[in-house]
Amino acid sequence: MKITVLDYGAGNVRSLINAVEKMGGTIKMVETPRDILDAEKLIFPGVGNYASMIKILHERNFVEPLREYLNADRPFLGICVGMQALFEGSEEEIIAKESIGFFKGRVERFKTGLSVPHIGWNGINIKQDSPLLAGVAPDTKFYFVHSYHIVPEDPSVILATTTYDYPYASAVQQGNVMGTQFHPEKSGRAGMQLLENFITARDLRAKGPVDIPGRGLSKRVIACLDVRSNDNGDLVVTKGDQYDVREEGSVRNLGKPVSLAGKYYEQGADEITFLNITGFRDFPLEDMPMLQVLEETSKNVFVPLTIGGGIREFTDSNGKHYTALDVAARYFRSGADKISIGSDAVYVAEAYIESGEKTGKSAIEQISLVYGAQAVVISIDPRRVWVDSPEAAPKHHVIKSPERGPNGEAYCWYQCTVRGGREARDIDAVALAKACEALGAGEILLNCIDKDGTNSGFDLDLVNAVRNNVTIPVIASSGAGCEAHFSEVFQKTGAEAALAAGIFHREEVPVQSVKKHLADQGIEVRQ
Ligand code: 1PR
Repeated sequence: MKITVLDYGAGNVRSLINAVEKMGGTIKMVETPRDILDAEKLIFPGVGNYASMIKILHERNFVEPLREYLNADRPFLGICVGMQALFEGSEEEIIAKESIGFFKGRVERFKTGLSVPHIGWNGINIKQDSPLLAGVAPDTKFYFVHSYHIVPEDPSVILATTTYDYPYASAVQQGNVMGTQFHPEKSGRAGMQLLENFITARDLRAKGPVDIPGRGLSKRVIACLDVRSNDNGDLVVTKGDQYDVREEGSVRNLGKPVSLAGKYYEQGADEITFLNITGFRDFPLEDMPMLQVLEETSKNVFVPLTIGGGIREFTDSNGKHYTALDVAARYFRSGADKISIGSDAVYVAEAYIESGEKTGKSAIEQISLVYGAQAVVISIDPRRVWVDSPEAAPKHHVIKSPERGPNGEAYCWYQCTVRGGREARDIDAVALAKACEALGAGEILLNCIDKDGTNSGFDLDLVNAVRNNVTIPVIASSGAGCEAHFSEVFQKTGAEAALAAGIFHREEVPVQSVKKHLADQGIEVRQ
């Protein structure tokens, strides 16, 4: 079956293409308006900003053929913003006349005290008996990442709802036209099943209403691969102890990035993160192997992929200038769903705090504007600084610690570092997280140099301090040594996800054991 894919240039379509091909489809990319009308089945994946998507569709003269295709009730699957596009406009920007308006209703921002974006694996309550969802078990979860959701005027078009604080429509279907807020191409086996259904079903029309309840939002377990060239020039997964990755002089080699990522996917990791830990030194676009790692991984790993290390502007030795957006775009095209910014975020936040003004030019702002906040993760590398009293560090977020410092100090603050922990800066982790959120970041990856590689558990004080001061999701990282450390961080902090590296690489604790333990503790996870 030939599947036509409408790519308007934002985000990662590679994963969708890989997923469709894996399920037996062949791909035709839309290049001209005619290609839309010639499609047998059309998929429209979308991420990022609603208004810029509609603008591009107009510039490329795609809106009229799309309306004609939809009004003729031909098979269409919109994903995320590609589904939102079918509605009459978005709160993100009101553009009623220009939007496609196939479905009556609007797109609204989440109004909730929970973290926004809504990121993670969540269940669906099925409302129509649709061939699209054939074989989807009631406890199935899909991967969501969005700040806005649809509000259809006609409830009969709702194919599924999902609960994030309150229930909202997470999939729609009318005849052969359907859309999902979640990303099937990022939803592991369940998503592949849905795509296969769309590709192969002869008749996609729903057979009537049903009411099948699903499960709730999961806590996420993330496998992290720190990647760098070893002394022989091979790209390897390594792991440090408090960021020192050398053992007896050589870089620790814990395996190959693509095969390890595939292994963790099979074990049930909810996301995979790659950190190019020499990114502060080398220019990543010259580091082609890293792009190849993403390209190869995305052929077989259908959960979200994050890439970090070296996301910043750069002028190469030939004088060619690359913006951070250019660098990020290259990674997204290679299969990344999110980019993670470390050192550059510290410099940007420092400048923002000092001036109190947004320039619109920082990597965070630019990438967030084009690809959406959910695509921008801030990786924080803090180290604990002990003090006798809050007055000893008046500019910083000081907490009273249940532990004591080396000289009996009862207080500490968490000092941010750059260049992989090599240089300390005069900004604390809480201030950095708040500034980055204000600039448009969508998630915080919260490492802790003191805890990294120690197997002694996550730094709960640090996680709570940051979590309680931002409204975007926080990934707790560094220090996991056993299954119980994951339940502890989820029970004692509000972290939405927990990341580990060493215990997975050394095969001390497989991902599925962590999941089983969390489920046994009554913590919702994707099985
Ligand atoms: O500054 O934008 O180029 O990004 C560099 C990125 O590389 C940052 O995200 C930074 O955290 C990371 N990084 C730099 N140097 C190191 C190093 O280890 N020498 N790794 C490094 C950071 C920490 C975690 C680790 C957890 C879990 N790695 O990602 O995976 O601590 O480990 P554990 O479970 O074994 O305790 P830029």
